[in-house]
Amino acid sequence: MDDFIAALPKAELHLHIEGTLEPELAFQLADKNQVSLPFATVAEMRAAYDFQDLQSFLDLYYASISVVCTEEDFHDLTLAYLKKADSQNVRHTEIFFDPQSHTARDIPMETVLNGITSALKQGERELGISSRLILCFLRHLSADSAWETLQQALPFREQFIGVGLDSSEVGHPPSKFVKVFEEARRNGLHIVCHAGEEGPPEYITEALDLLHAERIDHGVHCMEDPALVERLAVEQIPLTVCPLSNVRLCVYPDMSQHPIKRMLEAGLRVTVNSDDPPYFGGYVNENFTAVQQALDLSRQELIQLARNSFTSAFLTDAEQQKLL
Ligand code: ES4
Ligand code: ZN
Repeated sequence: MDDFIAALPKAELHLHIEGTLEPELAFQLADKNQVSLPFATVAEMRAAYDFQDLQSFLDLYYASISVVCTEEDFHDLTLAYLKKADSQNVRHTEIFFDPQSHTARDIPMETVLNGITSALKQGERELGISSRLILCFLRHLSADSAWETLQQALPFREQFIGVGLDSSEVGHPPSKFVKVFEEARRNGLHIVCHAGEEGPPEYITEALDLLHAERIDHGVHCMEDPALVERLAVEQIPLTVCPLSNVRLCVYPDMSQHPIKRMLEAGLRVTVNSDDPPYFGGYVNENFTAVQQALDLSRQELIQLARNSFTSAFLTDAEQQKLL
C-alpha cells in the first residue's frame, strides 16, 4: 500500500510554508542570522513537538520562524519543501503564508513574497511542480491588522491567488473578518478559511455564508451537525483535512477515531494534506499511510482522495486535466 500511495499523483492544498521549517534548517539559519532558538540541539527541538492543543503548537511555530529573515531564507525554506513534495509525487501545491508573523519583525512584505515566489518559479522550472500562494490572516490579531496586511500585499497582487484565515480559532470566528474578506473578493482573490479544526460547526457556516469561502481548511467538526454535512456534500465544498495534525493537536485521541473515512462515505469532497509536516510527523504520503492503516481505506478511497485534491485546486479544467 505504501508504494501505491507514493505512486499516486497528488496535489497539496493545506500547507503552511512557515510550518515546513525542519529543525536542521532552523539551526543553520539561527547561526547565520544570529538569532537564538529556545533549544540547544536539533534533537531537543524535535522533542518539543509534543502538543496539548492548537495553541501550544502555535506558540512554538511563531518562536521558531524568527530565524527566517532574508529573501534568500524564504527562498531556501520554500525550495526545501518543494523538493520534499516532488519526492512524494506531489504535482501541484497551494501554499499558505502568514505575512503578519514576518512584518511584525520588520521584514517587508516584498522580501517575504519575492523569496517564496522565486522558489515557486524554480520548482516549476526544475521539478515540474506547479504552485500557487494564499495569504493567510492571523485571526488572533485584529481585523484592522488584517486590513492593513491586505493593503500591504495588494501592490504584489499577481504573486498570490487567494486569502485565508489561520491561527487560534476558538474566540476568533470568521464573522470578525467580514470586511477584509469582502475587500479581497473585490480584488478577485479566492477565499479559503480554517474552520471547524477546534472550533464549532457554526464557524464553518460563518466561513461559507459571511466570508464566501470556496474551500474549508480542516472542517472536521462538521461531523457534529448532520444538516451541515448534507449541505457540504450537496455543494461539494472541498475540505482540506490534515489527519496527523488533528491527532498531534489532540483533536482526536488517535487515528482510529479520525472521521475521514466517514466523511468520504457521507459524500464530502475531502482531501489529505500535511499542514505543518515536521511539527506533526509527516508530509503528505505519511498522512495517507496513517489514515489508510488506521481506517483500512481501500485503493478506491485513496484514489478518490487524490482525485479530490486536483478537482479542489484553484486550477482551470484544462490545467486539472494536464495533472490528472
Ligand atoms: C495554523 Cl490554525 C493552524 N493550524 C495549523 N497550522 C497553522 N499555522 C498557522 N495557523
Ligand atoms: Zn492549517
